[in-house]
Amino acid sequence: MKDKDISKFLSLVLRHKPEALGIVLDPEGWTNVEVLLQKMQARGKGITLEKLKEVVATNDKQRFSFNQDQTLIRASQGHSLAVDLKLQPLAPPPVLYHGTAQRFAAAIQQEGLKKQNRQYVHLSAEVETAMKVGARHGKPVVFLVESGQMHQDGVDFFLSENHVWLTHFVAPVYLKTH
Ligand code: HQG
Repeated sequence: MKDKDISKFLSLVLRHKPEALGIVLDPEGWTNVEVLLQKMQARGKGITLEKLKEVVATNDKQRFSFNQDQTLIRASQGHSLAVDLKLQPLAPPPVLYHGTAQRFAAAIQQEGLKKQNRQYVHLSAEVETAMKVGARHGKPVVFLVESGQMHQDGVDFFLSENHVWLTHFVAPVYLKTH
């Protein structure tokens, strides 16, 4: 498997469908590395521990992380499953960005940013990152999120281990087209 295919497969089983591989995630999203590798082997997707470590270390968005003794692995964000990553609320920068497809823009302006199938709304500190995220869905458009004001108004923000800003909902009043 190519590194990108390994990353996609890990995203699937560590964020959305562990049952597709017959693994289980603990309440904080961790799964046993040895079991993961065994199950992948059994599905014809065998990779070595060294390869897994390399994919985790070199992943473009640092999507996965190991625990301290590297016996457990989890996705750092992006889950649709209800896992508790134990992220502490953190004051966000004054503005953050959200990239989406143009066809969603009207609904977002009206209803706000919803987490849809994921656990959180995902926001970026940089416009360029938001553009890339938006382009995954179609012709991209970027919203500016008044995160500083939201925070002042009592809304919690979280920073994932791989530096994606997360929150539960962004009301239309805090959104501007960028
Ligand atoms: C949109 C990738 C209509 C929202 C990225 C988005 C990110 C609405 C889509 C991470 C809406 C959900 C997450 C509303 C939100 N009406 N559409 N009211 N509210 N939406 O994929 O943020 O490569 O679940 O704008 O880099 O695109 O997987 O979220 O377009 O960090 O690691 O509903 O996934 O990371 O799409 O992406 P997604 P996202 P990875």
